[in-house]
Amino acid sequence: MKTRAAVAFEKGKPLEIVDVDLEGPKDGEVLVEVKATGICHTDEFTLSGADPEGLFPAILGHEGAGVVVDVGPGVSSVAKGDHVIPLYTPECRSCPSCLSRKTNLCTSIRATQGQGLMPDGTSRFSIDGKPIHHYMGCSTFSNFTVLPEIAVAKVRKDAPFDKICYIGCGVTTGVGAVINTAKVEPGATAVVFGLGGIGLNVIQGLKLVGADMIIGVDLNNSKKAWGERFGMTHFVNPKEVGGDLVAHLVNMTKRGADQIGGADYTFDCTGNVEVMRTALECSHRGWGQSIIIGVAGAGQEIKTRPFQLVTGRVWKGTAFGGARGRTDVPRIVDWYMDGKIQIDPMITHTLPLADINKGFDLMHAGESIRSVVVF
Ligand code: NAD
Ligand code: AHE
Ligand code: ZN
Repeated sequence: MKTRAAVAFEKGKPLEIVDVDLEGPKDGEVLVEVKATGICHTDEFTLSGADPEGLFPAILGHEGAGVVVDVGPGVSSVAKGDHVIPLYTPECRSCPSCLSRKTNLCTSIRATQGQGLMPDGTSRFSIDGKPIHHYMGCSTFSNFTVLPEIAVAKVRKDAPFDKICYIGCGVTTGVGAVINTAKVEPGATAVVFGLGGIGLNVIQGLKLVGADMIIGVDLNNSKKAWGERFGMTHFVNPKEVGGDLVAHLVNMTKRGADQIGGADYTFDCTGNVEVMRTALECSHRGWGQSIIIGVAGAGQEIKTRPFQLVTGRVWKGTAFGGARGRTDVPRIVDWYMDGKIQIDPMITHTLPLADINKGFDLMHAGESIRSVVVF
């Protein structure tokens, strides 16, 4: 069949909207009609050429929602007509990682996924017989895509596609980082660096679990009002801090008799390795946890004085907010439908596929929180 898709032919170049050939689902695979997809900063990261795993030509996009329109042999967990959210972190429930209960990083298809291929080592997408790579196992910048059944979460049918697509990455990553990875407790103090599509979801997660002090840090002053809307209690623009940012944040978080200062939890949602260091060092001596969410380009490394870790601070990372997709994503859709978390205000722009490059422009300009493409 043919599908309309935004193809990344070369790094750093705008996506091209073209018709692509799509083979039907093979064993254990499903064909999904993508109804809506968000544009995440990670799509921009890969398109820019900074991603060591980036492959071209490829169909990017990993934050979608749609309907199962066909199933391959052996598929048992979903059926035609089911509403689903594609999962770049699948959940097979049988690999050593899934069985460990210690991680959400299912390993059953990670190798082929990283090569832009389906689990059988081939691509379902092609143009004039030349294969086009899949991306993060999802390729939601295509009106139709093929996914392994272990890489879709079945969700309720009354949830709007143009909103719940955001649960396919940003919402789950931000809220999950708070609940699953950091396990933040009521009354905690927290600092969130980068108030974009991920950072605002960290903030709403912190509010949900009852954090007391939620400091947002961003270079863009327009993000102050955004943070406050979701529960941020204080805002810091590093460009307006005279002197050392770590000392400034430690001073703001001084509590109790010893007046040591430092946040219980900090979150990097920028992908900037200097910010990651600041985030670690402004966490509390003895117990501060700093969670790295942002992804950094090839060759980038994090550093700090070992003393920062010797004195009890902990660096942790999180992918997809530590969520087990097939189990947790349907629950997060319920939270949204029950009004426990907000999504609608963060979707600042809705675009047709033809305008997808405008979504990237809005991100570059810092004008959008999330742009969603509706098919
Ligand atoms: P975004 O572009 O919407 O937001 C980034 C924000 O960071 C912007 O508000 C920007 O002004 C701010 N910022 C940039 N540099 C800063 C600095 N030095 N100090 C303070 N603020 C700064 O991006 P997003 O979609 O929210 O994604 C954020 C990061 O998270 C990206 O690196 C993305 O690739 C990554 N990400 C990781 C996961 C995961 O599973 N680990 C999932 C999704 C996204
Ligand atoms: N390919 C990059 C790493 C990119 C990365 O870390 N991706 C996150 C999801 S970002 C979603 O917006 C992730 O899930 N990582 C775990 C994994 O298995 O990829 C690189 O640096 O090579
Ligand atoms: Zn993402």
